This record gives sequence, C-alpha cells and structure tokens, in this order.
Amino acid sequence: DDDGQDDIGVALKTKPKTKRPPLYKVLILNDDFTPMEFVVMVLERFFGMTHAQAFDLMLTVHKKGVAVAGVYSHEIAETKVAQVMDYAQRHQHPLQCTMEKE
Ligand code: NFA
Repeated sequence: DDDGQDDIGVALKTKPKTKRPPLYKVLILNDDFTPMEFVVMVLERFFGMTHAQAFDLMLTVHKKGVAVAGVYSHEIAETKVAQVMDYAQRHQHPLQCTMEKE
C-alpha cells in the first residue's frame, strides 16, 4: 500500500477446489436362494455385462458374499439399486443390491 511501509506478507497456498462429485459402488450380495442364472441375467440386463463377465461376477458373489457390479454417480447408482430390487421382488427372489460411497 502507500503508507511507506514495505508490504511483507506470508503467501498462503489455497487449493483451487474443483470438487468432483463422489462415486458410489453398487454391490450385489449373496444369498442361498436366488438362482445363479437369475443373477447372471440381472448383471447382463442392468450393468451392461457380457454373459462371461456376468457369470464371473456372479461366481465371485457366490463365493465371497459380495462384489461390486459397477461404480456410478449417486443418481445412477440409486437407479440401478432400485431397478435390481424391483426386478428381484417381481420374480420373488431375495437378491439384495445396495450402494456405498467409494
Ligand atoms: N448363492 C446362490 C445359489 O447358490 C447364487 C447367488 C449368487 C445368489 C450371487 C445371489 C448372488 N443359488
């Protein structure tokens, strides 16, 4: 400024905050009753997997208890979960699908 004093300051680093929206994992859970072929069909239909990809993921869920079917924005993940839950219920299978922040 113009008061005759030299300006001495401490440069504080600020972060340019370009906040990316959080992503959500859509999880498929194992159960003892839903037929394997039904799970494979769900993964093909709602997660765009090939039959081989869907079969492999279904087996992972069957053996490990849970697996990630896909990663999406909050809105898309919510839609996937609702679609799978609705489809399973309509076919009277107890298949569970949920989402969690990455
Ligand atoms: N565990 C089921 C069965 O043996 C198959 C299954 C796989 C169910 C993945 C849910 C998820 N029929």
